[in-house]
Amino acid sequence: MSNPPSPALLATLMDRLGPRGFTTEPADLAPWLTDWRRLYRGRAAAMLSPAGVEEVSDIVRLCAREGVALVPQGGNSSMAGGATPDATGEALLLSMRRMNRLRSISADANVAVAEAGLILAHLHDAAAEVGRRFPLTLGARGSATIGGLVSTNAGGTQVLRFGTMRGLVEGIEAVLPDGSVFNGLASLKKDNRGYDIRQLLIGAEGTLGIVTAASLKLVPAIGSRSVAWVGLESPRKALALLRLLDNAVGDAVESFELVPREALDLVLRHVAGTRAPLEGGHDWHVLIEAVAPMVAPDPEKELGRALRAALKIGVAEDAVVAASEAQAEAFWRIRDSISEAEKKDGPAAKHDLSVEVAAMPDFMVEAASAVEARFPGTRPFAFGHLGDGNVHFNVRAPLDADEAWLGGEAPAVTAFVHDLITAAGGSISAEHGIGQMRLAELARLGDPTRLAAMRAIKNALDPKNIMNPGKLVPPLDAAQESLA
Ligand code: 2HG
Ligand code: ZN
Repeated sequence: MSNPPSPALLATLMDRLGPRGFTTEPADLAPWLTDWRRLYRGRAAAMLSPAGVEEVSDIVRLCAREGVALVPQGGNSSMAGGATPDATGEALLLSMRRMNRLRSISADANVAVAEAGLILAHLHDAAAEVGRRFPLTLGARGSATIGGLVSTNAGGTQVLRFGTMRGLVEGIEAVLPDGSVFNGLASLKKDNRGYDIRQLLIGAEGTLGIVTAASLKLVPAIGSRSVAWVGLESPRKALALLRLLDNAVGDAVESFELVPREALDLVLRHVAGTRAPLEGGHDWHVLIEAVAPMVAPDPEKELGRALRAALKIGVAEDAVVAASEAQAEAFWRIRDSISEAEKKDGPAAKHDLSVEVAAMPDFMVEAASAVEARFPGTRPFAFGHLGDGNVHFNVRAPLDADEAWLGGEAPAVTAFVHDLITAAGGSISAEHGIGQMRLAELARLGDPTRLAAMRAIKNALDPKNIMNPGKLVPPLDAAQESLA
């Protein structure tokens, strides 16, 4: 159990951080006390905005001494309530947004060292300026920060080729729960000096320390790209198309995003200036991006040829390859707006599922039928990263339902969906994390051996449980605690 900060601690922090780094003004805090979907609302005794790693270290050391909880936050774009404090008002919100420097970037070394508060889109721009690219991207790139992306092991729409953050982080600097600074920024390709603390911090959602900077892998800039929108009959056909592209276009395929009819309709209804890429109606679509580095052959020719073959053998129903960059961007805008359009449309129970890639097409179709049968009127639809075996299997409320549905039927829907994915050997959190949203479900469905190992690690590094408490690591329940 953590403690509220004493007046003396608050005064010391105010003194140490100065007016730019410390506030208790309700108006300053308000926007950061709720998540972007406004599902969670918390309170905090103050918001701290350190300017450098030494300040973070001092903050953590002082808080550790008094057992005061810290909730780190970057762009506040968590999909799981991972950056929202609880309602007690005892925690301190630790905003990393001021630490937004790009410490270095080297095209020769293919590495950028970015502070936690740097916004992803700014890293993209900086890499482009030196003729390189940071390949991970997602719809929230204009607000998501490096620290949050590292801490949630973010995925996004380009994972197919370059992997999640875990594969792109080469080094980490972090402040551990006692205030000590772990300097693991060196991007060593090989390093066998024991447990990989960097990998432990990636995806830890701030529960094991505060990531203050990361060394990030850069890849060659895009020479040319080809973006296509394909209509098809089923997720099975979509996966067949991906396998066809593997052979015909190979590594060049960087994105393969599944978009059901419902998701396209939502975007067309709610996002101004969008239009359907194909004339006819299709139950399913995929958005494909093939990329070639500067020197490689033209991806448009390869992708066009492969899609013609797919049409001929009936894997695809229709396809259009973007004729210009503007059209390619318009296709991507549809894909990147699905989440926003869904939010505007009304309440939905959101699920971030993964299963073995080959099993996903059948899983998603069968699970949708099962949900419709068990919860009449609900409207499941799944979209996203089929090539990674990860879809957002979101279930929209019945047409006549309002926000109250989220506290009513939705938890039962979620439990039902999570039972299905668990039975299929998959994961209830593919890329969005556990946060507070899925904590009880992880406790209910997580493998006990894994949960025990997680608790042991958490307890060893953060015995006072001050680092983002109430997130990611399910506490032992009272009954288990008395046995322990
Ligand atoms: C995406 O893939 C994001 O668009 C958001 O991960 C998914 O809103 C969602 O469920
Ligand atoms: Zn996603």
